[in-house]
Amino acid sequence: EALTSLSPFAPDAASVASSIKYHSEFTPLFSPEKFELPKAFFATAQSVRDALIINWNATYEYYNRVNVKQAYYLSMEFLQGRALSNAVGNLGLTGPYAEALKSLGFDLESVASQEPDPALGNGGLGRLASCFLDSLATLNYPAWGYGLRYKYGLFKQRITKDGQEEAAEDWLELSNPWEIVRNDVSYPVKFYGKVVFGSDGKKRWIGGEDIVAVAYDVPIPGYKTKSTINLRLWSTKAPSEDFDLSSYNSGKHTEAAEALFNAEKICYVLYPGDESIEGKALRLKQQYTLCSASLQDIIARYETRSGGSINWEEFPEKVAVQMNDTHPTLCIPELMRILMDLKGLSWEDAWKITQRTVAYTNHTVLPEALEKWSLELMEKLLPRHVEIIEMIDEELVRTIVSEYGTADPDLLEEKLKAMRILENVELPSAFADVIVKPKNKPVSAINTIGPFEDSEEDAQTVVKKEQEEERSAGEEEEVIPEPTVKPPKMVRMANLAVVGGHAVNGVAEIHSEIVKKDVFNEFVKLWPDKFQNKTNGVTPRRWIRFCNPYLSDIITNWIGTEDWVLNTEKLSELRKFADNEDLQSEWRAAKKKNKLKVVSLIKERTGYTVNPDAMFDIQIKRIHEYKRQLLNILGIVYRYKKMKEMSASEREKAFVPRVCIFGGKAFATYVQAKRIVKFITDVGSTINHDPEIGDLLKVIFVPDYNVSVAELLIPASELSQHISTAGMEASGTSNMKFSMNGCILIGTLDGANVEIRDEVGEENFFLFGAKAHEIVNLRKERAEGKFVPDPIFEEVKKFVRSGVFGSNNYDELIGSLEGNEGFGRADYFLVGKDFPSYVECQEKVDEAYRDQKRWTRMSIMNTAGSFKFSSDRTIHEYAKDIWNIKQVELP
Ligand code: DL6
Repeated sequence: EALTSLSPFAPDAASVASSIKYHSEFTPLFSPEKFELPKAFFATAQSVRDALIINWNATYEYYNRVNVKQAYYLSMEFLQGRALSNAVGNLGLTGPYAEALKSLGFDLESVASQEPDPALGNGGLGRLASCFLDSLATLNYPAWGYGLRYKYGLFKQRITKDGQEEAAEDWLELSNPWEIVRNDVSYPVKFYGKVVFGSDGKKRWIGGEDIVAVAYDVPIPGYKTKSTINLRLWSTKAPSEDFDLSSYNSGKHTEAAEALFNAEKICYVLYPGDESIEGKALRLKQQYTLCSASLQDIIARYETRSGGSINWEEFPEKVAVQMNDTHPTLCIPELMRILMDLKGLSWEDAWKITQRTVAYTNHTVLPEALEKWSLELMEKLLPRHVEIIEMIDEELVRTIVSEYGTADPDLLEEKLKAMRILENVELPSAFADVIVKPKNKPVSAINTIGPFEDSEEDAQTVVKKEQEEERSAGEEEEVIPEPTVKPPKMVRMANLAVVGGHAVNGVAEIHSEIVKKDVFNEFVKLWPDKFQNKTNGVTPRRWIRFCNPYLSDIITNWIGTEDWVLNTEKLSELRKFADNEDLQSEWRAAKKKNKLKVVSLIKERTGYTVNPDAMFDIQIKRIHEYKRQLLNILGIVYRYKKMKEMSASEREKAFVPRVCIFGGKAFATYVQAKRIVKFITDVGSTINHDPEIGDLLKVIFVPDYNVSVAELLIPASELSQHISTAGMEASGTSNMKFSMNGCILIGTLDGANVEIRDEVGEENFFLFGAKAHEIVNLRKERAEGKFVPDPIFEEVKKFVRSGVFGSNNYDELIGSLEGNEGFGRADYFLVGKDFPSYVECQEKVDEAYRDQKRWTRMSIMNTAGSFKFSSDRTIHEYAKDIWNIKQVELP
């Protein structure tokens, strides 16, 4: 009712239709003579935006008026997905819009499918940010998101005979109907230059390169509430005076526009290649732009809302800044700089305010993903920030020295090495003499250990270094010469985030424990109260209600209310009907309808025809060695080999028909991940064309996986794979979406799998593999050559090498499982170790699927047990334990 009174039109079909027609004529993006699907989408989106703007403005006006404490979620990634169906669904206007479009000759689903899917994120971290925005708006929390408006999305993935190819994804080609550029909201952002003392004796950062960050706002509507919050994305441009008109007129066109290009390129793509120094500088510029523009904006709002009297001490009572991973860590020195250099606060006051304002979420334990920046680069690009970071580092050294004393220099050195923000940097002069001990210790090696994301060269460097370390460990007597090349001086962003923030959280129980016991253990000893867990969640609006209307209707009918969309605990009421035959047959029918949609998707995207009665077995996520798509595909290869060894009737008895579906992007420079993609598609080409196998097994790689593809695949899934090496997946969020949609998981005890299994019941989860606490020893055994591979693992590797999937012998992939010369460490991700238990578990899956009653029960129990994994629960926890913000219902 409130919405009705607020909408610019009464939301009946007739007025919706006239609003759409109005926009098709008067907010034109297309020529007037035709009214086809693309135009229908834009006109529809613009009409929805009218409704959103009213609630959006009312929300902002109210927050301003009551001067609430507001949380700000800073993230380099927001993986929003399409907005139209979500917006009309949240506004409760799906019916009128569907009817209106019908009267104009369109159907809502086809119109919605015209929307480009903005890939302003890479994976789970970005999608989590978007789920959080939905929950924040829905739960009436005063909060905003801040990010960057990338001109191109991550990339468009094409699958060719050579594997993955990347192309620019021009998602803004036809413009974005949801955003509103705020030409009056822009901030200067500076790079390079130098630090001088001003006439007041204060430090000033001057000179260098100046750009401008301009705000583009995207409304985020809550479900069944007026509350509509804001996602503010920054776009960069040069100050207008930077266009060199005289050069331009004298024919030097490129030089004349150089400054424009330099400023604009900052927001061209997410995660630009960073192997070159230019690439690294660009990434750092992106991060700083996000932090600087957002903080200037937040501070300006604080000042406005404070009226005439600004009390900086109260800043943390009005502002909470959450850093989504380490990418926005420059918030810490930037807030310090603004408070000290521009607002005149002392170091002590600025530090207290900064610490009370900022908090950090860790999303990975992979050492190579814990960001470090070259100190040299940072000194050039952000000289004032480096001074501040050095001071924070010095304060930290003081704390460590006072905590551990100087009596045991080895211990002190170890602590400093683990905790300092600056790496390979001499101690600050005040502490130059605290570590006095005999010489002849080697300078610590560059600490890039662990799996390698970027290139094979990285992997080989790591292997060589490990071999050297092993050799030197056996030769303790020898005096090791100082290395001739000094290790590079680095700034460790995660350490800075831990030191500068008041809270640090992991994203699933097991991950938060690993963060405490391992990654940040030394900090936990100093500040145990800082560390928390906030198990991830996903929005039940997008991830059941809107993407799976068939299942949603069934749930609502059986529970007797639609309240579960806001209060997912109600899903648990399904448990009591899990064996009910009527529910079971409705449940299966819904799954079938969703599977049929995927059959069409697969046909359209790959040309393959698949059987909708086969089990749909899905693994969709970023392609990464630790996620072990290789384990999945080797399991399929093994199944295929066994099938080939049997007669047709034996095969049919032994195996349940399966469509094995993969989707995911390999980072453009991650060579091994791209090999995995190629291998999966090669295996698919062989199996899918094998007439003996037919519908018994199909292997599909759906190209260009994104949110919209996930919205189709997840409701259709029956089995989904979450099979990372235990201890390596921070949480996972697709596991939650699958479980909510009645899909049964096969997985290791890793990330949120552990909690999902607890909630849905161990009998409704297929568990296999080594446990997290066993991994270190298993790797050690492996490295020492003590691991004896199971014969079936040897068999499957031999089969791959036999040439059955083409002329490629897959040396680099299979070699990586064996630690052959040049192919990285011996099976670091323990595929060989887990292979037998994985295969055995898959046999149990087949057996369970044959009994459709049992399987449907398991499926219902998954949906019923998934209620904990709503992002509403997660957001309530952040609001209470970290941000200290309150729900504010609009009058
Ligand atoms: O917390 C969201 C998401 C987790 O669910 C995934 O387990 C985790 O891999 C992902 N982390 C990242 C961080 N970068 N790296 N690597 O994307 O966060």
